[in-house]
Amino acid sequence: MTTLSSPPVGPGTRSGNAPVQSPPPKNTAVRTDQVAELQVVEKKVDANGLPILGAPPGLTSRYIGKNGSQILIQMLADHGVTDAFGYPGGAILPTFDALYSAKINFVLVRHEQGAGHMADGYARATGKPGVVIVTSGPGATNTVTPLATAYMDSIPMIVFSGQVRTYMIGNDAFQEADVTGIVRPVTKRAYLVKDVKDLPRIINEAFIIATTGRPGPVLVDLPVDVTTTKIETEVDDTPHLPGYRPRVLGHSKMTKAAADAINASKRPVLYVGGGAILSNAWKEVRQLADKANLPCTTTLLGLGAYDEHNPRSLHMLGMHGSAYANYAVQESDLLIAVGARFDDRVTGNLKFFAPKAKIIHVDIDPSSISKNVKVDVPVVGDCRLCLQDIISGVQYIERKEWFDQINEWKKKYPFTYLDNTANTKPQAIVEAINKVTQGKAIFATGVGQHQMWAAQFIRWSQPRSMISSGGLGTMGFGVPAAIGAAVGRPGETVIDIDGDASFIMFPQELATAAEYKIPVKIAILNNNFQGMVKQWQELFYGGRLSYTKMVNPDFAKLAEGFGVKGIRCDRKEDVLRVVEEMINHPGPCVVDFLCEKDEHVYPMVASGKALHEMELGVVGKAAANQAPHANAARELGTLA
Ligand SMILES: Cc1cc2nc3c(=O)[nH]c(=O)nc-3n(C[C@H](O)[C@H](O)[C@H](O)COP(=O)(O)OP(=O)(O)OC[C@H]3O[C@@H](n4cnc5c(N)ncnc54)[C@H](O)[C@@H]3O)c2cc1C
Ligand SMILES: Cc1ncc(C[n+]2csc(CCOP(=O)(O)OP(=O)(O)O)c2C)c(N)n1
Ligand SMILES: [Mg+2]
Repeated sequence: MTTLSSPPVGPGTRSGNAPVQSPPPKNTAVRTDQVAELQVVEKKVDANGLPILGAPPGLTSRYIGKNGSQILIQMLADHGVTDAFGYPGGAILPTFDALYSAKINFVLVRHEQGAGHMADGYARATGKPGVVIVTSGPGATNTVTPLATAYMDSIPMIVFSGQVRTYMIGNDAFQEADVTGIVRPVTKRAYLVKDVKDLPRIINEAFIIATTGRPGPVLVDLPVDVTTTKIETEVDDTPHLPGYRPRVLGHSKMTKAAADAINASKRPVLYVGGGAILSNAWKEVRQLADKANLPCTTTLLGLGAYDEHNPRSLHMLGMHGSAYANYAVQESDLLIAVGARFDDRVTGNLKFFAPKAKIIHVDIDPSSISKNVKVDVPVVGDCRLCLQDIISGVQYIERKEWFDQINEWKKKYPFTYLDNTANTKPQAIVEAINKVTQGKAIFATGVGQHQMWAAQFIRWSQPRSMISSGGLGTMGFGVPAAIGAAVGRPGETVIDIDGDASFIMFPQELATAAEYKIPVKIAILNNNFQGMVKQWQELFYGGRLSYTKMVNPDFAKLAEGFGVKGIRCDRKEDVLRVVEEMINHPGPCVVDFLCEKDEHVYPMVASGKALHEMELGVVGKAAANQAPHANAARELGTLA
């Protein structure tokens, strides 16, 4: 039977049933140098290719004598939860009391938003759902941004929030907020538990909804009288989700049509997104590209699904993607989208997007299909399973002309920059990090230029190694997300490539890293500006730098104040040595890399422009015109 990832669903001792719950998996370290070994949680699928969502209905006595808080802690273990993040407060105190003696690795954060981003980073790095426990009112509302961040990028996460007693709801009680109402638009599902007898079923449903189909965040609001009341009778904990049957196996007609179209194509492009990471389909992506001989580009969230060292790689496409990926998409006769949602940062002006291409779209969410572009071959299902079917039908086709053209673009339009200032160029810092790690680390980012340079200048080869807020673009994400990733994959190098403005939105979680000795490395590309916004002001607002200059603290001293090693690096000759020092430091470490402020990210597709109308920047243009090889721009010196 074919399987795919999902958690066990908590049966236990049912009337007439033996216990069938297996012990939760141990949280083992994952080695980034072995892509194939990266954790893939297996899950059963029924004969129709639909996920098996739960045990057969039946009453169970396993919760009798336990209150809501104890049930929650027990069920987290049932669902294989080994780590959770959160912060206490009055309405969630009963649950924190139960946590006191629980075996879970609980990380006390400094701000509930931090807990949410940590859980998100944990989920992206491990494939397991991130779990958050917070109090009512402000504790819960502080998770709104992380929920929206996870929702936009389809990240499985469950927030358990305290709530005032059920009979106080609506009374403007102390720390009451209508949290389910507030988060509904940014969650896959939001529950208010009104009776402890519903709690076991709701927890099972929450895990199913968060982790199956198109994953996403779920919130479960827990009034104090639910978490303190004991269950006295047998209850039915079977998930009841009659309308929820996400389709995972692609229709065989469609997978065959997709394979036929690939075989017939002269100029195909494989366009891989975050869905390929979410479905653990990186082996299949690589197999398809190899077997059918397809050039492959990825989105920001798909980075690492394909090995960028492979000559077939076109690297990232889109607004700040490679010129060769964008040209290839525009010239292609077939675009094979796998777990990607044709985001506007990828397509540019939709009217002129991939004008010559037939489009295959593999996606688990039917509402994604033909949402932004008209799809010719829709394949609704899980990437991993659908690709397996498609792979079986494709043939190797040489496509020499197409690859010759692509290689010419690659030579002519490399990602490039000019090292022509006394200050360090931010790209050089990313290049140094790439050189020292060989791309074999987990990278988190903030949002801005540094995020794009990370995407461009790290050579991605490892799935679940890019932890970045794509859809919402949440500044402040980097530090907590890196901490969450490090909790999920202990023993691995985790580096947050951050911006100064993004970092200062969330420095307080350094205290969490220091307390728990979580050895995250934070490389701040400090241009003393909200660089990405400055870039737009310079390009489109006449250089009026309205409120984008940052007057920053001494980040190294700030780190030291938190008990974290801080280093300041203001000379370009020191960059490589400092990167090594940062990575070799055994504990958490912040490096304030002072760098050039007047650098722009190129290529850039301005809004309203088609992908092929991208700006290459002065250096990129010079490279293209003068010296058609990868290091051209650096050799051009003052020509730029
Ligand atoms: C400053 C900034 C600049 C950016 N510039 C770029 C850029 O130049 N290029 C770029 O690519 N992005 C860029 N982004 C990111 C961009 O905004 C989007 O987040 C990103 O492109 C979306 O990636 P995706 O299409 O892979 O979609 P995701 O959001 O990862 O969507 C995943 C898709 O896969 C589907 N899916 C989920 N699970 C499965 C499964 N099991 N099987 C099948 N399908 C599944 C979902 O239904 C969804 O349609 C930028 C972001 C910022 C903040
Ligand atoms: C919470 C939040 N507020 C505002 C923005 C808009 N925004 C996008 S990038 C950016 C500047 C980021 O500056 P920095 O972190 O220093 O990165 P840089 O671009 O300089 O590398 C801003 C303000 C955002 N994405 N998120
Ligand atoms: Mg900055």
